[in-house]
Amino acid sequence: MEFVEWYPRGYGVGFKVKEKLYEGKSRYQTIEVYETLGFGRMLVLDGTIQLVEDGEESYHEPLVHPPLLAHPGPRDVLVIGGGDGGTLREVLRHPEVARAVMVELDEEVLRVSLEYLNVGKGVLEPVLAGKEPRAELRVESGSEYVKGMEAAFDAIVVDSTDPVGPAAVLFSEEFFKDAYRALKDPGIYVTQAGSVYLFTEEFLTAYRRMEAVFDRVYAYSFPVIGYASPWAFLVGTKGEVDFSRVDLERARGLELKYYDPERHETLFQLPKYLREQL
Ligand code: AG3
Repeated sequence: MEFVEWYPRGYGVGFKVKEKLYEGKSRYQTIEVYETLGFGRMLVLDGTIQLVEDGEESYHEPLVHPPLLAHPGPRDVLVIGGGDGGTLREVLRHPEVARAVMVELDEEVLRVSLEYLNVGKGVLEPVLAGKEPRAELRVESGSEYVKGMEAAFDAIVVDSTDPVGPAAVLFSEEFFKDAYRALKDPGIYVTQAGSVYLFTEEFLTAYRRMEAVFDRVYAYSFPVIGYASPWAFLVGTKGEVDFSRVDLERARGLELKYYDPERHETLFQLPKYLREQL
């Protein structure tokens, strides 16, 4: 048996699977969990692969560490989405982070992740038991949460699904404006931004909307296991943050597997045709 996620134009990314462990429908989306043959368990939302347990760090590391290491002192961090807990886990590895708020829209994703996946168990369980004083978990809409908020966070990390359905609002100019206002100065914003080759238009739209709002916008990419790679990420900065370099001293304390702070500059190597459009 296999599971294939079909991207536009018939481009597929798939895994051999041993069995389907869970299928359900929440208020917002369909949720599936599979046991793959070689990559551990896999979380699928509305037919799109969110992660495979053996390799999920190839997404969570490049999403979280480059922006947090570029910020001079990320104390208050907001995570939007990321119900499996992987993003929050990476955020909490930074000792500078005193307060991490995670806002997940879909309670069912949290529940299913806790029951079937190991990804974020190590942080979600203590947070829910009130044993992780640095983190707070809220079940609500991230876009509503930041509305009207001012200078509250040093960093905002958006770990969303694709820019359709429930996550579409997280790629709107209005939301980018709210997020910008919710950032302190200096502040840094990061979002996953889709497949470089298969979602080029969506990526460019997000880039242009962010450019209209943030002081500076940076695009980077990383090969992610389980996604149509390379995968794009977009950073927006407020005030004096230079995303072209990271704090190597602080990076030494993190034990990373995929993202290499020493070679931070290689993140920016986008394909030529795309670079020319930025
Ligand atoms: N967030 C989803 C990234 C988008 C994947 N898109 C796709 N496969 N079409 C990942 C959740 C992991 N915390």
